[in-house]
Amino acid sequence: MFDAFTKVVSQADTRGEMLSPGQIDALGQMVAESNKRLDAVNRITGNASAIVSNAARALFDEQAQLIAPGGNAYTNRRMAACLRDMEIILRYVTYAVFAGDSSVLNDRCLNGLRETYLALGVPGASVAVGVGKMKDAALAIVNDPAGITPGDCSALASEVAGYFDLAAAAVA
Ligand code: PEB
Repeated sequence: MFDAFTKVVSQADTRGEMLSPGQIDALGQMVAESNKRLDAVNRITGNASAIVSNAARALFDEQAQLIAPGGNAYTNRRMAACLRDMEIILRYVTYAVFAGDSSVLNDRCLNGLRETYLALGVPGASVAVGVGKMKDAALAIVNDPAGITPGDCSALASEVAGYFDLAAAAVA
C-alpha cells in the first residue's frame, strides 16, 4: 500500500535514482494544497451514509428487478450485503483520496472483486452503476462552495472521480 510519497520513492528506488526536481515539486504542490484534500475526505466521510443510501435507492429505482423476488438484492440479507458493499467501496475511495494514491483501493478492495461477484452471481454492471451514483453525489459534495474558502478544486475533483471510475471499471 502506497501513498503519493511512498509511490514516488518506490519508483525512484526501482530505477536506483534520486528523486527528480519535478517529482519533488509535484509533491510539494500536493502538500501546499493538502487542505483541499482533507476537506474533500472530511466531506465525503461525513456524508457517507447519505451517499450510500441515496445511490442505492436510485439504483433500485432504475433497476427494480434487483429488489424483486429472485433479484440479487432481494431479501434483507442481500440488501444489507449490497449496502455494505457500497459502503466498503466508498470507504476505500476515501482512503485513496486521503493517500493521493489508488493502491490501497486496488489492493485491498478491487483486487479479485469481479471474480467474487461472478462467483456469487452478483451483477457487477449494477454495482458499477451504483458506484457511478456515489461518484456523482460525492463530487457534488466536494464541489459545494458553501462554508469553505473558494478555490480551484478541479484537479482534486477529477482525481476523486478517477478513483470511483477505477472501482466501477473493476466490476463492470
Ligand atoms: C465483497 N460481497 C459479497 C460477498 C463479498 C463481497 C466477499 C460475499 C460474502 C458476504 O455475503 O458477505 N467484501 C465485499 C467487498 C469487499 C469485501 C467489496 C472489499 C474489501 O471484503 N447486490 C445487488 C447490487 C449489489 C449487491 C447490484 C450494489 O443486487 C451486492 C450492491 N454483495 C451483494 C450481495 C451479496 C454480496 C456479497 C447481494 C450477497 C450475495 C449472496 O449471498 O447471494
